[in-house]
Amino acid sequence: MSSTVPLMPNTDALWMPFTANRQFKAAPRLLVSASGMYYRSLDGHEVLDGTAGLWCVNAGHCRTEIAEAIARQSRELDYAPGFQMGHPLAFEAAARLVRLMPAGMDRIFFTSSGSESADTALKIALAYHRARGEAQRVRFIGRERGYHGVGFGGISVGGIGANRKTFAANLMPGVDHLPHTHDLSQAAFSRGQPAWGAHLADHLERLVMLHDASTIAGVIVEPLAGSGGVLVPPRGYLERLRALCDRYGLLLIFDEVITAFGRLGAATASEYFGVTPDIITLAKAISNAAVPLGAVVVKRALYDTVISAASAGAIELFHGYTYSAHPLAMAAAIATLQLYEREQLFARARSLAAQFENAAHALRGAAHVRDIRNLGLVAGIELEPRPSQPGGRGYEVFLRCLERGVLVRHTGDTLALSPPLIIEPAQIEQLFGTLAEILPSIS
Ligand code: PXG
Repeated sequence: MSSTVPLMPNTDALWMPFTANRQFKAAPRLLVSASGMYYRSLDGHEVLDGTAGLWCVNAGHCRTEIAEAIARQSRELDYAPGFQMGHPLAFEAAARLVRLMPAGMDRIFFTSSGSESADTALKIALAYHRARGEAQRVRFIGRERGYHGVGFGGISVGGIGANRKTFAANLMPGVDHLPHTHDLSQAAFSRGQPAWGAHLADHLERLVMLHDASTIAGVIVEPLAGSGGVLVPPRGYLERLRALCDRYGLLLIFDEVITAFGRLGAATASEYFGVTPDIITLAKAISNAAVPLGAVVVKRALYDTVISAASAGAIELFHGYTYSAHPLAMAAAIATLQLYEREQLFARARSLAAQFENAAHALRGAAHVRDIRNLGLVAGIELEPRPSQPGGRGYEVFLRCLERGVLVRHTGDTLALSPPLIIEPAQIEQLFGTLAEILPSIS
């Protein structure tokens, strides 16, 4: 850590993502360093990371093994073209990833973000159907409140109105949406998976009747929706989606950008729920967020179908990124996966989940709290919105927590907690204890 005190930079030139720029620049909140469970802010305060960055730093911050792997790689091979050329770490990283994926899902396409992974998954689904002679399967079914990043594909299948309205005229055609599964009158304060709501998956059958299965390529959902407000799948819901996709020949895509790599106490949500999709999208904790990286995992049969449909010597899929399998990202991913294994972090998350659940649900009855949802090391605390200012209460809680040295995330009036998997039991108490102290003083 540098011994000189960093100065507040001029903030004018930067257009910040998903940020109220004017409000932020009037009172900037800057982080300057991090280690393990903590950030350090520009004004010198320690901040307990209750959100693993943005759901991505699962092994905790600035892990030496990852930092050294990246530094080593940047001196050894900084960049190698990924089109018609390769480098060994790309193949090693893919092989290591496969070991964490459900059986049979053993082909990996690398991207640099969750948004790229979502769009890549949609393209692969279309390519697969075309390769098998069903090129008319072009529709996708997403879900209300779903988040699949910010590419045009991702916002089209996504279900968050604010992310779509400005771009409404240019969304992908042929997309429909399942209803979301959130209903406070039926499932408020559920611990873990709600008992109510599996039947909502049956809506897929109505969409199949409406559009005809022969026009639908696939269904994309987050097994547990994060950005849409921490929506835990009802018991039996994902199983029904799987069965309906099988019945109608639709590919099932699980967007596991936040759920993979231990968040639920298993390598993937697919493993956790025991439901295997056809395609999985990954990003974030795949590299502990130390270098941008995403990936799409597909069943071998999909890969084989697309590959064998092209003539010998022809490029099979006209898709890829300059930074697909970037050497620094590969080095970071390999070091990250080794760290997860060595420290058994997925099992650690599993063993902390009951305490996390109890600590979250202890907020029941606190001021403004109208629902608490949780699974693994994820909790959503939904607050009653202020009638005249939706999101205002969530934002204020976020600010007040930060003043107290705790970073939480708010989407609207739902607080989302998703700490690094290295969190200690006392830090779990601190996280929820801070909320318990703050909530009564919030108007
Ligand atoms: N899919 C899912 C399920 C995500 O959660 C993306 C795709 C897009 O990933 P990229 O790497 O393109 O941002 C995400 C991203 C939040 C929050 O606070 C969530 C995300 C990003 C930023 C904030 O809920 N998820």
